[in-house]
Amino acid sequence: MIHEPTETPAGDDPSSRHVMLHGLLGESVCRRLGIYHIPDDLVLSVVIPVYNERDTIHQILRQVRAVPVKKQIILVDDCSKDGTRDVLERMRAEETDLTVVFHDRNRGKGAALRTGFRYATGQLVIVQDADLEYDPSEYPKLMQPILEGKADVVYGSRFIGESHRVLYFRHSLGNRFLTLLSNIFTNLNLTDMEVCYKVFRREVIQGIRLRSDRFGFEPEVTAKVARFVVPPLGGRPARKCRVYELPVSYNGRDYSEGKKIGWKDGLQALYCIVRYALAD
Ligand SMILES: Nc1nc2c(ncn2[C@@H]2O[C@H](COP(=O)(O)OP(=O)(O)OP(=O)(O)O)[C@@H](O)[C@H]2O)c(=O)[nH]1
Ligand SMILES: [Mg+2]
Repeated sequence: MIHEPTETPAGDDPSSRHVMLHGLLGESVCRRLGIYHIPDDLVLSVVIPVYNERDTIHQILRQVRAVPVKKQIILVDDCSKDGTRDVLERMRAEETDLTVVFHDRNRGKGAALRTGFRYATGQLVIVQDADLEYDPSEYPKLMQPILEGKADVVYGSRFIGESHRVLYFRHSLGNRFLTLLSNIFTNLNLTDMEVCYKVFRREVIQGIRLRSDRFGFEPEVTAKVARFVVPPLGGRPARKCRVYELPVSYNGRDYSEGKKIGWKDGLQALYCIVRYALAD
């Protein structure tokens, strides 16, 4: 399917698997199943904001590394206080495939992402939370509309069909309400504005000026993606940013497992939806 020779056991080359499956199933079935060729020179920058994620950091990294795509992995520690910082300091010294950056005070997810995006050099950039709520094996599916030339940005959605842990009804209602309000202002028909999984062509995310330090990132980036004009390239004229949405699974955690988001973050999101609809 996809290939990254250095990460693939001998005799199990995804690119030959891809050719074999194409031979068996044909082009259109493969496309629908998300089996497609990823160019050799494609690099996906995975930006991971990290705050007090000692219990999950090793496993999420294992899952990210297991995705058979060439990756630049950028971890931004947002001044964790639970020992995560020491873990990441060791990783920075020992694990050369990682870019690890430290904030010297806690600034929030949005600020951590801004830092991470500055380091991104891949053609595509994805946001990956450091808990285990989202599944990195879904990256190839999420990259597909961009690699097929149909999209500049792809949002996951927890509300349109993949499996999800059954959890807080009121939170999902809150999410749907925030998405509705955001859509009213942006005129995008998203179903899950607050989702973590957002993939951007790098020029898009590095061409947007972001300000929100905390969870205002999600409504802010959505408002700015909706307005973003992709500059002309070769003979192609400037055009509005094309956004796609695909189902993603969601293994939500509860408060006893470390869930941190609360009603104040909901209010902050409300404010940001209106604020970034009206001004930059
Ligand atoms: N809560 C929080 N997360 C941060 C901060 N800085 C970076 N992050 C990271 O941002 C990502 C998202 O944070 P989460 O607290 O998981 O937010 P969420 O997924 O919307 O909400 P829950 O997991 O339900 O609490 C995680 O990888 C965090 O480690 C911060 O200041 N506060
Ligand atoms: Mg989370």
